[in-house]
Amino acid sequence: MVQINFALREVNCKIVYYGPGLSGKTTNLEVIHAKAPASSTGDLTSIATEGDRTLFFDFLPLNLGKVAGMTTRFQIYTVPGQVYYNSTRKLVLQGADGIVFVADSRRDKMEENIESLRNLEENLREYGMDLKKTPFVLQYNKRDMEGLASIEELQEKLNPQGVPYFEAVAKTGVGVFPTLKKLSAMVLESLNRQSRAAASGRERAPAPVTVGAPAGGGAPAPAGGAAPAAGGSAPGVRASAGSPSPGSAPPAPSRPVRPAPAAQIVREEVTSAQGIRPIERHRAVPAAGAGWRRPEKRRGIPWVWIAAGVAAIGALAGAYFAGLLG
Ligand SMILES: Nc1nc2c(ncn2[C@@H]2O[C@H](COP(=O)(O)OP(=O)(O)OP(=O)(O)O)[C@@H](O)[C@H]2O)c(=O)[nH]1
Ligand SMILES: [Mg+2]
Repeated sequence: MVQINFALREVNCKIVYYGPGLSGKTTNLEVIHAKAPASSTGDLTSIATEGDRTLFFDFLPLNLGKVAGMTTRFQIYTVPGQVYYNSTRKLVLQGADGIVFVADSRRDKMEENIESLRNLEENLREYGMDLKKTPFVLQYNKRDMEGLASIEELQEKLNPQGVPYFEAVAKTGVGVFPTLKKLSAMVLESLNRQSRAAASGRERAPAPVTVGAPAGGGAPAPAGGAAPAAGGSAPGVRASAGSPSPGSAPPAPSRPVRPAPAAQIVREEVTSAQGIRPIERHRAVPAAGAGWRRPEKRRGIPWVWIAAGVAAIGALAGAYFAGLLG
């Protein structure tokens, strides 16, 4: 899951290279590490290898720089392709924001490719994820070798959902950056969509839970105490000591004013060094009809700015990879 940490001003995206053993996943990361500017990548860390075989995972951090004040990072992982390391594969896959499936293009590797793809879908399912809803691209690697399956054959067997695919010779670097560039764009686009959805969800968010006000909260409460007793309408929520009792409401003013609800539970999110967490706040309000004023504007970063920031990050990522590709 993309992590946006406003306290630390960071956006972190996780990308996983998946595929059968020896298809070229580690080689992809080696090429990215070798060709990306040294200032943008950290060390390529391979946790436990045996010859060419990854036994746990490879990890490469890629820093896209600062956009709109947010440091944007990709954390790129490979899984071990060998069938018997499935629990490790599953662990590495957890929280992936985007997946590259590196297939071996040789015809006699087709079954291994299909089996690995099935395994990917199954592992995702166990996390409640769906490949069709996850940014996903295919890389048909080892196009320099003998006994190749045709692209049509590979497409038919491995890509019925028609996601973007790339032919590659990872060993010489061919196709490595186009693959990563496309997936990155898809991940950032997905992040953009999510932030837009979250923003519009907030705009349409239901009114705060109201205690002691008539159903449909915005309707003015008749002066003189038609509102039900405070604390009576929401189980588990107590009205604050200062909430007005029906009998104490002031006489109706000559000009209609919008009455404030008797008491409100306000749901908010707070950002701290530990991240974003929801809280509920009990807001004390004045007696119905008295001293109503327009609610204060919410503090914090407006969602439109966040959406704009994310769009800017997408643009930067495009420019960054375009630069790498010359
Ligand atoms: N001829 C050729 N060899 C390749 C290509 N890509 C990778 N290789 C070679 O294939 C072998 C396996 O590559 P890796 O990148 O280690 O494969 P992997 O997918 O990480 O394998 P596991 O870690 O076992 O899952 C290495 O010897 C690579 O040099 C390619 O495009 N063409
Ligand atoms: Mg490997």
